[in-house]
Amino acid sequence: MNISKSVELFAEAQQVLPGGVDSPARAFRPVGGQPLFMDRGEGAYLVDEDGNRFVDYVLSFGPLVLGHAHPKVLADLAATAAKGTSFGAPSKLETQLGKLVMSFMPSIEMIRFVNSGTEATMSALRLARAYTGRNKIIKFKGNYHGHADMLLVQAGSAVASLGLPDSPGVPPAAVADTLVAQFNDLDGIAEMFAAFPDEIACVILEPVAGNMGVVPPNPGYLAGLKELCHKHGALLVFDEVMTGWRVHLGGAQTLYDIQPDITALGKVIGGGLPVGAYGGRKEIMQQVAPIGPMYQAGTLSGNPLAMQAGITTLTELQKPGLFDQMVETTTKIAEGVAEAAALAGVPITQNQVGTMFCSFFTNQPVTDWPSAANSDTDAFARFFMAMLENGVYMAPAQFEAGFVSAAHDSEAVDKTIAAARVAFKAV
Ligand code: KE4
Repeated sequence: MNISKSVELFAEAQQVLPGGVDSPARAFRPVGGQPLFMDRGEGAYLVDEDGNRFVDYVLSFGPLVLGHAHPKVLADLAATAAKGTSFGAPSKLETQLGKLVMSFMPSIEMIRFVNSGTEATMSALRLARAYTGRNKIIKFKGNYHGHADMLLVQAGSAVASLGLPDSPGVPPAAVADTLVAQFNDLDGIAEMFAAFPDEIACVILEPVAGNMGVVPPNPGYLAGLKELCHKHGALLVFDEVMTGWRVHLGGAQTLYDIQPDITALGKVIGGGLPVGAYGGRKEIMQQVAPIGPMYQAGTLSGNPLAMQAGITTLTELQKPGLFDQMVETTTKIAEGVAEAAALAGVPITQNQVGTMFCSFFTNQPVTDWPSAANSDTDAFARFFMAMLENGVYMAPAQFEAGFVSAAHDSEAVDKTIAAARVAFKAV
């Protein structure tokens, strides 16, 4: 595959950007080689600067649930942009998107938009601390909630893929109140509440983990977690930045019928533009300035462009049968890839929830961080490269999720499975 333009562009980018990227998750460090520079997206496909065309399962790490360059998203965005890009004053689009989001997630009675998932989780935790008057938080090994100081502890995604112990620059004081537990282990949570009575403000988790690869909650786990939180006066915070409109149109909270106290959102609700949000019960959101004392602000929060892209995206997603069709497509891909692995005699564990899937290179079930970390990441790297050579672009790390869009049709599925049948032989 000719990647000469990407090679040239990467050499230039590395003089300007650390590692030539604006996010380590794109750097290809865990898989080797170098990142490809993309020229454009077309539905389910990415086209790089050398003209190589790939079926895309990254979809900007989740947001592009309708596929790249959706004509209605682009048209509505152009019409909105023609009226200006940001006002520093309210616009009706913020209320419109807020109502739309809340129609999918009834646990959210009031919402605040921000500009990234990191801001959403950071603000959600500040809110939980403000509402409870407590300082400690519990997060989980392998969960990634963005790069706010207090959450960069045993995090997933590229932090795990790059094997970073935890980031320098995060002072011990910033993480002194961050407790780390094991996903899918209720006993460990009960022990933490017993060890720190009346000190824990909340438990934050990815209700379906997507940053250690895809790992669903065990049956009853989320209900047990909620019960423990409320028994000890703590809040349950769902980080649905990734799972929102991905595991179900109403997120994991609808899929598993467990209502959190606070939800953090991002990705899909911005339709590919920078966005985040946090929301919850009205009595909790009353804490947020200017109606309450908890301060949080943002120059471009709720900007018309991100709001419009989100409105168009969520409106399109309401088309009857569309989401179910995407889940069916994801199942066909997951099953086809698993069959290709079996044909090649390569042991993998295939996890899928809704439109998210992940092939772990291990022959053991993957139910938490330790079992995910058991995966053969070198085998994944060889598989990744072979898939790339055969026209399929996956997330460049084992500890990420694959995403499917409404644009992934039978041709894309067939291409993917054909590529997998070749790629597993290279593992
Ligand atoms: P952002 O700040 O990147 O918008 O969102 C942070 C975040 C919060 N919560 C969850 C569950 C997330 O998955 C993320 C971000 N996800 C990563 C991919 N695993 C984004 C990719 C990247 O960091 O470049």
